[in-house]
Amino acid sequence: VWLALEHKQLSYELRMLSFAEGDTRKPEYLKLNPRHKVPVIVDDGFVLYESAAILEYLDERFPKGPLFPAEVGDRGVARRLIREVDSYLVSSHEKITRQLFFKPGPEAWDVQAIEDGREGYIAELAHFDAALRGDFVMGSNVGAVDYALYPFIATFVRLEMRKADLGLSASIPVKLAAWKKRMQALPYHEKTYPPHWRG
Ligand SMILES: N[C@@H](CCC(=O)N[C@@H](CS)C(=O)NCC(=O)O)C(=O)O
Repeated sequence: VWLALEHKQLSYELRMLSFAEGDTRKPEYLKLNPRHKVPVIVDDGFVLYESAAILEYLDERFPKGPLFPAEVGDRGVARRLIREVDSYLVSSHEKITRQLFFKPGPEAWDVQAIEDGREGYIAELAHFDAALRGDFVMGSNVGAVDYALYPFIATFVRLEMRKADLGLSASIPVKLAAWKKRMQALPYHEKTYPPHWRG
């Protein structure tokens, strides 16, 4: 969502929340998102959560600098790919983060669950590598699918800070690795890169 706001050159006020401080469980935040998750946008008093829905909302509300392709079939594919990120890639991601971030330490990790997550991730990487149509997922223009997918690839650095031998960074297929470099070269990449993901 942050990448999309920058893509559309919208003015916004960013509020960075802390899970450690319990910010997403505070009553004022639960009023915005009863599921206590980030991100949420507040646009002129209108509140919306769920990042895929936010991307579509932003594209309709602020059509300049489209996030979705113009052709109806392409739009369908873009929506499908975002759903695939949210359904399948996220499920592998959560298998891993549940162990690495929500267990007291490495001695409590369920190593098989991490391995299952890793294998699932690697299968999904192949799927998205094959889905790449050009410089960006839907072709020559960067857009919503790239912004939905990228955080789940960029996060490998953060996961490997916890488990150096996780081996996900090294498993990114060739086309997807080149795409990742193009994402990193976007002029707003540095600005939107979470500070706690830096190695
Ligand atoms: N499907 C949601 C997922 C959002 C999500 O899982 N956010 C995580 C951080 S990446 C979160 O806020 N977790 C805190 C919690 O569940 O309490 C979306 O795309 O917006």
